[in-house]
Amino acid sequence: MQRTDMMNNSRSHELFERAQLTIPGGVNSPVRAFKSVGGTPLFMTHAKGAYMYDADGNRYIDYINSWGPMIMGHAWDAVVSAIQERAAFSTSFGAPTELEIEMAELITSMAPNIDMVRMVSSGTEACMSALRLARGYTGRNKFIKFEGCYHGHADAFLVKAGSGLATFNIQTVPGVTAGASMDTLTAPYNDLLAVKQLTHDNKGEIAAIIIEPVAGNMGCIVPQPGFLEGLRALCDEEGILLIFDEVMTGFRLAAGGAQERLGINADLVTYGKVIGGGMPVGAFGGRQDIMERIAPLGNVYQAGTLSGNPIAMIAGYTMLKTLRNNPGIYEALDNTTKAIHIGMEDALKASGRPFVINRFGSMISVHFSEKPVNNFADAAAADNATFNKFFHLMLNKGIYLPPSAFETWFVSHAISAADVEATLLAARESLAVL
Ligand code: KE4
Repeated sequence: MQRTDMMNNSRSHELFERAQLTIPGGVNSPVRAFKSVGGTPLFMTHAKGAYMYDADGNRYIDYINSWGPMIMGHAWDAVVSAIQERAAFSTSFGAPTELEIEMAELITSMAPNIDMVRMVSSGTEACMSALRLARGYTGRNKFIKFEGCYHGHADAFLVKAGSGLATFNIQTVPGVTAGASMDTLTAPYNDLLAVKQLTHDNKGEIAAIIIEPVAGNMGCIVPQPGFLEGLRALCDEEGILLIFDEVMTGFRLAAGGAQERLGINADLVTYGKVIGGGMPVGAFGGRQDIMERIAPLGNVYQAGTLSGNPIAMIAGYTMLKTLRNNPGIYEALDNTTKAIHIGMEDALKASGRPFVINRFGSMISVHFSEKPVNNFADAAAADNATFNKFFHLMLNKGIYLPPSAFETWFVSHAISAADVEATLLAARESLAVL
């Protein structure tokens, strides 16, 4: 197994050996294992702002930011102190709190067209609950998802999914029964005709179309003009609920997420990542007439012991309040990401290698591809072996990119112009020896 051995990572290597004795694959989530890029995953000890520090004391400029949540950078003071204070009042009640009302009011004030919201503890829970609600509300069973989109690991979604399944090229998941996935229909991202064909062939049977409005689990894939608008119109015509999976884009692309940024209203929206400020939080919300079908008001059952947990709530509430009260953050994030885009483009052009850079807001990805990357097939057809080499060269220069060509890079507000320059210098040097 190729090791990241130009930088001393002996302590991470020891920890990884030890971790594999008691944790499957040595990690608690597959994408952390460096399996597709090869090498030893680095064990982190602490992080602050734009920087993460591994067990060997190496410092990295972080472009994962916990796969999205750390939008303000690591250990954001306001969130840390809010957690520390609140923990002293007990870490969980299992009873309602005023803080949950304040969190729901803040979310519904920031996100357009969300009347009501239910808190859960992960993006997976948010998406599986939203799908169940759509099925319960419409009385229909089938739903459409897009190849390369990832909506968490609930059975019905593990069909042609992105993120770790794309990274490891997992086509079928043992344990996901035909019964669980028989109602899952798939279409290529950006292919409105394919969706129209599916709705025609399954007339009156489709409860929902769920989509990442800007996809981030096959690299960053941008919706082509008219695609999302076409889905919205189709859902209106066919009585299908449009679910925006905004676990990645929510509160990252804008205070109102992709709905605000793109000017398109979904019927249900799922959230995660940023919404918890690094604590385990997910949520789903939408129109009142739909959300009222959720138990205990309605009969679509959904529950969670730690849903609305006070520590997670105060972390998420503090993070969202920061973002709502400082809208300039989004412009700053976009500008930082644009600077990375321009610099990477210059470096890649100088290298003479074919490439595509996809960017939307503070989501960006680099594909070593000769043709545009507008869907999963395009992303899979890119020269991802070269990406893997590029990943390690950058890592050895202290730049921590997502360890897969099938992930978007996440920019944080803590990344400075000097950090961008350091990143671009590392990229030029890496491309020169690739
Ligand atoms: P979680 O259950 O991992 O909190 O959220 C699932 C999910 C749902 N929807 C979207 C659009 C997502 O991106 C995710 C999770 N994203 C991956 C990274 N691409 C999480 C990283 C991991 O699996 O460890």
